[in-house]
Amino acid sequence: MANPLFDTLFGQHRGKNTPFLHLENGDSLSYAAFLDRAAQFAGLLSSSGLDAGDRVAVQIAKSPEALAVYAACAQAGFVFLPLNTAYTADEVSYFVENSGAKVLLCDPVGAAALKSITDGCNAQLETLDANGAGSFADKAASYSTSFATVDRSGDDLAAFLYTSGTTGRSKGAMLTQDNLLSNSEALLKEWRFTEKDVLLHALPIFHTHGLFVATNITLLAGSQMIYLPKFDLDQIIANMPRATTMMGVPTFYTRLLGDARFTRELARHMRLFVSGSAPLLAETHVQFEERTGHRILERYGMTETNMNTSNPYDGERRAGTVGFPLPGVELKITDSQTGETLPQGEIGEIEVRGPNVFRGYWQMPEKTAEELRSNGFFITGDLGQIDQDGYVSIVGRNKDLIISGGYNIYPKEIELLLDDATGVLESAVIGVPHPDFGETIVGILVALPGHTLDVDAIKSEISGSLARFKHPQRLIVVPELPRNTMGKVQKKALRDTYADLFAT
Ligand code: MCA
Ligand code: AMP
Repeated sequence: MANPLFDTLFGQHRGKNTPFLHLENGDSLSYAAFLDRAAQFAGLLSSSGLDAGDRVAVQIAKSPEALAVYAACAQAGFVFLPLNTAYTADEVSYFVENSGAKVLLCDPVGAAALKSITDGCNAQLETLDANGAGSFADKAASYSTSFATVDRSGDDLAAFLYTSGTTGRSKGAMLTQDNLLSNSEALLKEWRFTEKDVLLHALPIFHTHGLFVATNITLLAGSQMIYLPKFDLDQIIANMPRATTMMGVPTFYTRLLGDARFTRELARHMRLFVSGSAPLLAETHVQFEERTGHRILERYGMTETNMNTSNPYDGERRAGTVGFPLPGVELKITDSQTGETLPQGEIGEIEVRGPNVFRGYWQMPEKTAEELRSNGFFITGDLGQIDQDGYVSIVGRNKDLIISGGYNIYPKEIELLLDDATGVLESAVIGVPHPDFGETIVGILVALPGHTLDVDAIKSEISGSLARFKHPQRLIVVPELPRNTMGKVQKKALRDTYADLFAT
């Protein structure tokens, strides 16, 4: 095939007047109309001086046009680089510079703040708003609705997704066409997607979950999506009777359970609820089944690997586990120190290998070598265990990471800012249990001798550099941080001390 990703996901739907997206305002968009738009975008990008393999960074609201930019990049052979819409200009600046993106698409509202960044690295800045309007759409309107798909191979890069690191520096995970396709094909079979499906899509499309898992499956199956801008309980409840499937982070499910309108009757038409990105409490799993008669299917994945494991569609979906490795994916539990495979049942580092595993981190060979072994196994940083029946459980993390409402937050990034704040000697950032987000962020501060810390002032001092979902919910001042005999801060002790801070 000339371009496996485009041909398989998008090209197969050329000329189809069946619906692809159902929008919040009641409008629908056919596959054919969507592909026309994508072709215009591909035409515009191609005539903007980009070469195949160049990066197109996008920080735009979820809209049909935003997905068409993804399709356009696939068709024209560019690397799609989606960014969280919550990132500040400081954060975006790093991604644009690090990736060497040739184009940055942003919301018109944020354009002024980003102009100096794109000017500084010779990138073009174009705009696209939540309604699909902006300079990019205006320019694309004069391009043809057919575009000659650029030849690419399965080994070519299709997307960069940035994931934060324990050192605070984000790393661009390089994903190939085959990484994405192989995973969508495995998931489509495992989860039995067909063109009859209607997926309730309320996830953001700048992460693997909403973009590759949910959208690519829909495209591969030729099915439909009820495409909502964000998770809004009223909208989810209004649309569920028309849907057959939903994918969400655990917060979606706990919020649904907190609403009396969410009943067995409302979920009657659904055939599958999938959860991932963060641990689903066994209690949520049980309550969900009691309420609806459905057992949530929990799966496990990462930006670097797409999906690795899934509970079975037909067999027992076991609460507290993430199921079995997907076909084609090898998963082993190893000793973190030696890398040796541990006997069945023991807890250790989860390592995975398969066609889903990324190519490495963009221009970070040392980081890549630390996490991706030469034999192809990726060291996930998650701690797991495999039971007698082969079910994998994630029992902890070997990486200092907080997952809040499905968003990953690396404490180091916040600690570096807090350490620099006025009057602060040092800080430790931890995740504590939270009823809505699963975990939330707490910053523990120690003052410089002779200083009294003003936590509100510190909050505003760091706020300009950090997306809001990374802001600590609470800052607590202590005389000193607990340390072990080696002088290392004992985060576990801090997590234990503040475990009930948000208990209901
Ligand atoms: C929003 N806020 C948050 C979060 N989301 N704070 C902490 N954690 C969050 N996740 C803050 C906003 O900054 C704002 O703060 C306030 O909450 C309200 O914002 P709003 O947008 O209205 O929030 P929401 O609509 O209630 O959003 C919560 C949410 C959303 C629905 C849980 O965060 C969400 O859709 N999460 C899914 C993330 C996801 O797709 N993760 C997959 C990545 P303020 O009031 O101060 O301004 S992981 C992945 O892809 C891997 C591969 C995998 O396995 O899937
Ligand atoms: P990300 O870096 O956003 O790709 O997040 C990947 C991380 O999310 C994994 O390394 C896990 O720690 C976590 N994760 C994803 N799915 C699950 C799950 N079902 N249960 C527990 N943790 C999960």
